[in-house]
Amino acid sequence: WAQDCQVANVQVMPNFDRSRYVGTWYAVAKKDPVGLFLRDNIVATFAIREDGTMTASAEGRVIILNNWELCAKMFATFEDTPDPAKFKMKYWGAATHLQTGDDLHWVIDTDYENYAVHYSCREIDYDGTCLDGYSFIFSRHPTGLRAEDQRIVTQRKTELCLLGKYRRVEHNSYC
Ligand code: ODT
Repeated sequence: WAQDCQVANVQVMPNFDRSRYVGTWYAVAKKDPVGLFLRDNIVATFAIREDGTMTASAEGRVIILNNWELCAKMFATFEDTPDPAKFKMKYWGAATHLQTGDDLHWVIDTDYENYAVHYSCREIDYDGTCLDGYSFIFSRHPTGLRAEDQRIVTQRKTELCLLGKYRRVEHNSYC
């Protein structure tokens, strides 16, 4: 099952309901991709347009040009796929020197009110595992996850084959 580490077998949120997902999420942990971009103080806000399209903006401290750090505002639109929890994310920055791109955006698990586990594989290896990807653990609370949510989040990290690969995302009002 999910723990064979095949990207094709990753389990996502059943019956994902974007209308309950809207609003603010604080990144509390992150598994970085190759070429780390978003570093800390990361806050994402999801919304739904009149036509039903999901959008988001995010603020955080980013690293550009290898070692320049600044606070950036980023935007994204999400393209639907046949699975309601799997999106294609097109993203860009408020300023021209920021990253733009197209990533997968999967919602692995959420209770909508406290925690969410996000996953994005950018490059699949020859054996079907993820060669380069990133994952965010989000909380509705700037103070972090509640103790009762930590157990389930650890379980999801394990199923994603990413346990031990996350770092804590600091929130210190830098941005
Ligand atoms: O930090 C990295 O290295 C990878 C991050 C890629 C760019 C993220 C751009 C965010 C655009 C605004 C969207 C907000 C929604 C965020 C939800 C999950 C993470 C992308």
